[in-house]
Amino acid sequence: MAEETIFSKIIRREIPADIVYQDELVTAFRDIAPQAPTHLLIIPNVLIATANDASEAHEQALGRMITVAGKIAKEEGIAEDGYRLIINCNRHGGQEVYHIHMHLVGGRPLGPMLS
Ligand code: IU
Repeated sequence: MAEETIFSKIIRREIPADIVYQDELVTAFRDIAPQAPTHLLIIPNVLIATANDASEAHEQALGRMITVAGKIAKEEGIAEDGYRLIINCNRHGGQEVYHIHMHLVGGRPLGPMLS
């Protein structure tokens, strides 16, 4: 069983975060250290540590993360110009928080994907 992270506390609203969307499956909030004018994190309410830990049982929540990303992108006014959705996995992927999260990044041209 994976260890809870600070993201579980954000989901339960035990610590403050700028939550822009929450339903029974996912929560979306503004990244505390934005890398672009729009930078949010979309996470499942259930703890899935990494992409390696995702299973069929999680498909509804993982799918909801993408539909919510599109909805938020429209609300943020970045849908037409475009944006990037990123899930980092483990050390080489640059994952820092072990509760799977999708970055929604946009509001400026993002350049080449890999660095
Ligand atoms: P990564 O994919 O695990 O590297 O991204 C973690 C992100 O979580 C990173 O962009 C942090 O700024 C962000 N974050 C946050 O928004 N709020 C927090 O309390 C913590 C990290 I800890």
